[in-house]
Amino acid sequence: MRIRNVLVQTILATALALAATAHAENPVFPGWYADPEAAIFQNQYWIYPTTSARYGEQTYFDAFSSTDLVHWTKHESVLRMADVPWAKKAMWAPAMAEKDGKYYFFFAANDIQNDKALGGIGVAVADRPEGPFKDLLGRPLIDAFHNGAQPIDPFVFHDDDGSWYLIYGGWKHANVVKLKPDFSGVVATPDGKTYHEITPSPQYVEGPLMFKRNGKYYFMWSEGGWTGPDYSVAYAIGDSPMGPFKRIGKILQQDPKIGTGAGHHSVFHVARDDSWFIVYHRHPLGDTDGNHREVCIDRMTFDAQGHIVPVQITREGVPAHAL
Ligand code: FUB
Repeated sequence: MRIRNVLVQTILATALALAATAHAENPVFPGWYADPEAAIFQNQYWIYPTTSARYGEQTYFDAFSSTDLVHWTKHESVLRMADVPWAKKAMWAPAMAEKDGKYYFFFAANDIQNDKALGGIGVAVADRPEGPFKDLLGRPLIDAFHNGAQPIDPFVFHDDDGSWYLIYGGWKHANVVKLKPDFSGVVATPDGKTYHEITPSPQYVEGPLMFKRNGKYYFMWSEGGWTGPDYSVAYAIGDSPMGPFKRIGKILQQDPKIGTGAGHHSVFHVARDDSWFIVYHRHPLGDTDGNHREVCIDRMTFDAQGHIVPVQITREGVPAHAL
């Protein structure tokens, strides 16, 4: 009996030690996926990526959950084109929000080229992070170009004062717009304007993101072409979600020894220990198929002045990190 107890204790201790030293690898899960959206829901890490395939095959989104950033569970087809009546192809770039016990999934669809085409940014809703998500409005939330921004690549930002903002835009222009509290539309700000352009520099291309840290608004985005090696991430810091934002510099880019085209990212912020992780996609070394994009996670840190320290992309990824 005593020997059995000792044995059980040893096995338990070994399992715990292994869990503590577990390490992710990059990519963090198999498959061609891009534009990863990072969210923390129900005390778990979640990643919602674009299915990286030809536009006609981008008809569903899978999601991935984890308790430690190392072991990931796949949730298949959490949002399907069949559940979005107006979507026909090219479903891209999830952005997630939790509000009043519901989960909201913003996305782009149809890759519209002008205001006559049907498509743009839509929103779907579910009772659980793993879906199934269903289209909320029966039409796009943003269905036209404003300030030159193609309505793609949404990001949802919840400010401390309770306001919800949608930041989005491709074709080298970024807009910020205030959302109605039920996400059924957009509202004008007191100056009467609805679509505020916050394009920070001529290098801006797409994939915007915002977070607040120590009272400052960090605006991040992707530069370069997403199919090529130079895709990368840069950032600015401002005093309001409406800007102005002035480019500070690049913080994520290819490493010719590790991978190329590192970009279109999002971040996990773990409040418990104020740690930050950057979640992004990149191409495997030597692979020139633009859709061969894989999701990776590396550490993101700040210097004493609050600037983001350029990220070292790795093959090893990050150690296990409990929430
Ligand atoms: O595959 C989808 C598209 O790729 C995104 O919306 C772009 O930002 C690029 O990452």
